[in-house]
Amino acid sequence: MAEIKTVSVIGMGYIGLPTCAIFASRGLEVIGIDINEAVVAKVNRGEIHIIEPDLDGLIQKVVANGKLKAFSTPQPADAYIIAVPTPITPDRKPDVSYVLAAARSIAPVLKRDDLVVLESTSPVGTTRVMTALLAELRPDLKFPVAHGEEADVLVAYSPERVLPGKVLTELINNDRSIGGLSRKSSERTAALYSSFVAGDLFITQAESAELVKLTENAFRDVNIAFANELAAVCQDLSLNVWEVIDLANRHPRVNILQPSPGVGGHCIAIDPYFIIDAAPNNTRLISSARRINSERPLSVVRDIEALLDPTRNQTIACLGLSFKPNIDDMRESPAVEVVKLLSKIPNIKIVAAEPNARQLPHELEGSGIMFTDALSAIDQSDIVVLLVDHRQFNLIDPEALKDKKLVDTRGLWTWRKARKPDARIEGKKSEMERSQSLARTGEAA
Ligand code: SAJ
Repeated sequence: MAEIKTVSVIGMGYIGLPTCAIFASRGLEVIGIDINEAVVAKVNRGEIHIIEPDLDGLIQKVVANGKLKAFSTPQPADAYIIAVPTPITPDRKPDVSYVLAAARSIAPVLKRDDLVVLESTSPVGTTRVMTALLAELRPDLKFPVAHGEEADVLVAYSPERVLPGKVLTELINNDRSIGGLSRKSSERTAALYSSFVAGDLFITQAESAELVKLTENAFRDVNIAFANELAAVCQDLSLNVWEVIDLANRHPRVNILQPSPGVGGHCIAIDPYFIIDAAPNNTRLISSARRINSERPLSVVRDIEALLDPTRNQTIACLGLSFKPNIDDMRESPAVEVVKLLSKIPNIKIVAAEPNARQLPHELEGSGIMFTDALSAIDQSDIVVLLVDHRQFNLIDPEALKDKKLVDTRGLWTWRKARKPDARIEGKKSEMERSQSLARTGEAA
């Protein structure tokens, strides 16, 4: 089979665009496809529409040297990578319509020996469903679902698993699962990814690879829910949850995550529902974890309400709106949810600060919330609510917070900065052992 020289990436979003950049940087001819004309025009100017470290320089370079070209309609290629969103419907069912639309769009340009790889997080069985659609649209070609190793077009599932903020390094260094619908499909997919992946490639069946991706994010959701449940337990017992977790994590086989005002982003808060939908009678733990995490914003609002003085109007400073620290992404952000819930309480003024953004997100516009910088928000407030532990908030002078009532949902001021120096007696561990243990407790960061 001929070498893959041209790769088309369908969907130039948070995953597709960095994937385009990496393939192009390894010398492949890359065709980026997006239905959004503005994204296509931007990429063709060598610019990016998302924030991701080092991506701008790389895109600029590969567009300038002609290795990446963007289009709004599919073009012929040797391999197609589908990296489109897979959201959930309002009743929490997986919505694979973008995957199927992408398959419909490439069907007319497919030819013998082409490879199609689905990367989008998908419910188990989607790769097969997508392939059946391709087979229906192109009866002149043989696909692996019906023809196995005799197929003309090869198809595989290979999920991305990169962390926003570290996408370029994780794309290269993370191991990858590859679930081909035939052995040849897996081998050709592995050959394609080995053009840039330094991690190991593991071949499995498509359905296992689909479930692996969902499992990773459900695992994290369950573990965050454990930390959030502990936070509630500690509140009942008047104990400091940050200290309890920190000390428990010094056990060599315990690694509890951090409590928070909830789980945001477009992956961890969504993907567990794909498993719940597939096995509703056997996902009690995953469902409970989802419930615990999605109820967190409301419990933060209750904590704030408990501090309100009903006899006078008060101002609440909400610090941080993104879904996690040191990024600008406010989609599915629990911090935004907290502010939205607060805005329904009468007789309070809300002042919000988000150092990575210039304005409030759309969903908070017109709700009477003021947008300003952290110090001026603190200055005019009675209650300060820390919603995201951005590095800028770590630098705030404790003097500025002295007379304020605090709700520290990330333990930044009430634990990480406030730990008593005399509460630790250093042992005789080596430097290496010490730094390993600090990394486990999150202290090193
Ligand atoms: N969070 C906590 N406590 C913690 C860690 C995180 O409350 O101890 C919250 C964050 O504040 C945030 C949410 O969880 O609101 C998700 O943040 P994250 O950093 O855990 O993950 P994402 O959504 O940025 O990226 C995840 C990653 N998955 C895993 O770590 C298993 C990433 O590797 C995936 O590629 C990505 O989802 C994806 O695209 O699926």
